[in-house]
Amino acid sequence: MQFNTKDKELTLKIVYYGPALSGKTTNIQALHQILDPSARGRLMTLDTKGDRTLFFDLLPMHFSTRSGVKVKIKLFTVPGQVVHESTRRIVLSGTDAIVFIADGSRSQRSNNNEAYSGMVRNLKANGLDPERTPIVIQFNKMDLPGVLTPQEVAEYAARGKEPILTASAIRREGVVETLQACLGALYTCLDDQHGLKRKLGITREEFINRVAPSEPPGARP
Ligand SMILES: Nc1nc2c(ncn2[C@@H]2O[C@H](COP(=O)(O)OP(=O)(O)O)[C@@H](O)[C@H]2O)c(=O)[nH]1
Ligand SMILES: [Mg+2]
Repeated sequence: MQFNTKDKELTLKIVYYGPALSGKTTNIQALHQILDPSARGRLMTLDTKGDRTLFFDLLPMHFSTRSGVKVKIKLFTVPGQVVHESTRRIVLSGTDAIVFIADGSRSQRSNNNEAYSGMVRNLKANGLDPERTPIVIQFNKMDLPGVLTPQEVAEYAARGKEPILTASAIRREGVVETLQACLGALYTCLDDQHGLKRKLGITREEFINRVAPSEPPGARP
């Protein structure tokens, strides 16, 4: 995190990480469509011809707290293909939290696991401690046949401490919930380390809810 005392400006970085084609770009695109235009900036997506990200996508979000702090949160995605390992490492540098987008298809288990180990390795390469980095996991593409059952998802959740969510980013389902789960984990971490509430007067409630629409995304036209 960066805090500019003069302008009371807090800048944070969240990276959407995961295997190729798991739906990272689709998550960011859905957020761009769902979030209130006053709470987000322009989506920069370097997605060209195919479905595959070349370098990264970036969606900036921002809001002001009641205590007068400007919070700027930059959402990045990484390219998932094997050849882009060094790009993934660079994009991860200085990240404050991670949303890991796994493919919910049963057949993608080993791709998901490989990407997760790569993420842990790249965090360490950047001097970040994976144990102390807020991470949430989303199983995406849950609209497709052959995905994990609710019981299998629950088994994953029971195994680790990271919150696990399910989504269909293409239907814009579970996308905001995933971001909010990440913001919740990030708030806990920042509040412990830097006293968000005590020093800056930022509450958990506004940190999680200011960027999200007031009604659930399903209720939107
Ligand atoms: N059925 C289905 N397809 C999805 C979903 N999310 C993404 N996709 C498709 O999966 C492909 C890869 O998505 P993309 O967001 O580019 O993946 P990325 O490589 O992780 O950025 C695209 O064809 C998307 O339309 C989803 O929730 N359900
Ligand atoms: Mg992409």
